[in-house]
Amino acid sequence: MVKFSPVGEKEVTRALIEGFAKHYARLAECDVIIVGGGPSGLACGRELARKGVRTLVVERNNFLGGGFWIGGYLINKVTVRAPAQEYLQEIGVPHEEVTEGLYVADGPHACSKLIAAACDAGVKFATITKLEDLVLRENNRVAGAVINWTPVEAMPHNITCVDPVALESKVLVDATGHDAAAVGKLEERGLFKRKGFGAMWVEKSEDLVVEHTGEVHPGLVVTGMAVSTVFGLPRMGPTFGAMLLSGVKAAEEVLRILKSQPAQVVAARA
Ligand code: 48F
Repeated sequence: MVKFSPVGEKEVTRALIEGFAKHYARLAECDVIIVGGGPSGLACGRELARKGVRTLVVERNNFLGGGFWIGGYLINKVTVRAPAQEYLQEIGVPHEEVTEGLYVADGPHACSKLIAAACDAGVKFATITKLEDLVLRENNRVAGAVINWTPVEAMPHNITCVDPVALESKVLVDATGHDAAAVGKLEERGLFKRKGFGAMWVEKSEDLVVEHTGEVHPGLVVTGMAVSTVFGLPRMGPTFGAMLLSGVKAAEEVLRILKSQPAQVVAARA
């Protein structure tokens, strides 16, 4: 017979609250905040965390994975075009070649492996948490995220008004998909103009997304479908190779910025 330890409710409650407080106290200042826990954000986070970068993913939903659970049209198979099958191979997702250069995998398997790979690498997560605004410093350099619980938005203001909190970071990555929500916060202040993604053209879009992945404003890197929205690139529909490889490229960009940043930050604060 199984006999569980005689731990009671108060210990369970304390464990939750103390664990949460420790988690957030550490995350108030991290190296990188990635907004959006879809395929591009997870791939970016994994690369950074495995190189020892303190990385937080902020995700408005209670689940990670974004559009990667379902390949498209409510069908839970996902496709990638070569060479992105190498990434599936690397994280242990079974896949098969259906025609030369096109691979198919099970969405739940691919998505859960990617989430696990990011967790194993050391990425931390703030779920049910929405980017509400950006922290801007000298010359409008992005220096963090203003966040709030997602359900707060749905609460009527005459019942409660909940101020957000802010987390500081050296770099912020916009991995919010078609919305490009972090870049949108710059646009609201007249600091940027998103072009909006173009019509579907898979043969062109994936290469272009990876090519354009990078820093679009001091301290702000874009990855995944947010790149299409920012630069007006064609969309690619239900195929995910560019999301994974854009995430990897975004991580390289972040590492480059982090290497060049300390001197700038110190100089600016002096
Ligand atoms: O949409 P999503 O999967 O973006 P992605 O990583 O991949 C795009 C593909 O899924 C697909 C495609 C190409 O294959 O066309 O659409 O670029 O994941 C974006 C995540 O960001 C979250 C959102 O809930 C989703 O999980 N998100 C969006 N806005 C916010 C946010 C916000 N303001 N705060 C926090 N999370």
